[in-house]
Amino acid sequence: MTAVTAPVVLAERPAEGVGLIRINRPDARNALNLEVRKLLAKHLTEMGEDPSIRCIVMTGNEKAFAAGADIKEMVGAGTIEMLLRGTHKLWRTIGACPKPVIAAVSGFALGGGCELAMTCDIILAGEGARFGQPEVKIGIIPGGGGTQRLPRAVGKYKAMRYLLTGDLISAKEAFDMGLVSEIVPDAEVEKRAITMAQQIADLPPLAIEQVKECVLRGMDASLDTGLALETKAIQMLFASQDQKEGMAAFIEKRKPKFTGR
Ligand code: CO8
Repeated sequence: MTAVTAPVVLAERPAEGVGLIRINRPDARNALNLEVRKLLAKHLTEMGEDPSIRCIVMTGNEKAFAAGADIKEMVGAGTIEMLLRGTHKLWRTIGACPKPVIAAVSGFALGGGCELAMTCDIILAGEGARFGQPEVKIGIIPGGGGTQRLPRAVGKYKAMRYLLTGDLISAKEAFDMGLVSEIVPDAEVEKRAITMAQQIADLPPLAIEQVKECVLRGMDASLDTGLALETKAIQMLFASQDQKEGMAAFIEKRKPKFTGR
């Protein structure tokens, strides 16, 4: 009889409007092998298209969010093999989710794991969480966006300090430099992420998606272009029922009922 093994990525529904994606390779500190990355891309795409899900939590276990790309799967690979694996396309799919994604980080978020957290929109970290881009220590560099997203998140000089040494970053250091949104007691990281996701899920989804799009696209644009994008987005939201409902409810002093229309 073949043993039944648990999927390396689990998709859960912990609360109304909330999807949760759990990396589940505890014996390998949640190292991101190809199967994990394909499943992450698949679940994020599906949840991104599911109208009943309005906010997504991504998490691992108490020891690791993810300890990076799977070194054992890469050690013997050549250039063409790496190209054919197409992992850059999976990273792009993961980063393209239109809905807010909260990373709930306990334990290690290293290399590709830190990069995965940085594709998320909010990073909640347990007090004992450790971040880092240690790739230089094994003869490579970050390949999932670390050389680009880390300096954008924390500035050139802090980013260089960690990218060039591979030193790990404590939760407090990460919070102080702007890589972490909030620090939570280790045992409460997932619970806090779900509560925050519920709070976001209760808000009008069209407005929420526009915030995400304006912030992310605006970061790559000139201030003028970003401001123009924001102006178009707010004008467009005046075509939504949720704008009428949100403002009417405020004036009538009642709780709004948002429909996503
Ligand atoms: N890959 C494969 N296996 C891993 C990884 C990993 N990244 N991390 C841990 N494991 C495995 C260990 O080999 C070990 O397996 P086994 O029990 O079979 O020996 C098991 O997980 C437990 O690990 P440890 O005994 O080392 O656990 P510790 O708690 O002592 O240490 C650490 C945890 C600090 C996380 C340590 O395991 C570590 O340093 N891991 C490697 C971290 C790292 O270097 N990450 C960067 C990887 S490279 C990368 O992410 C590049 C991304 C580019 C992607 C794009 C490609 C195109």
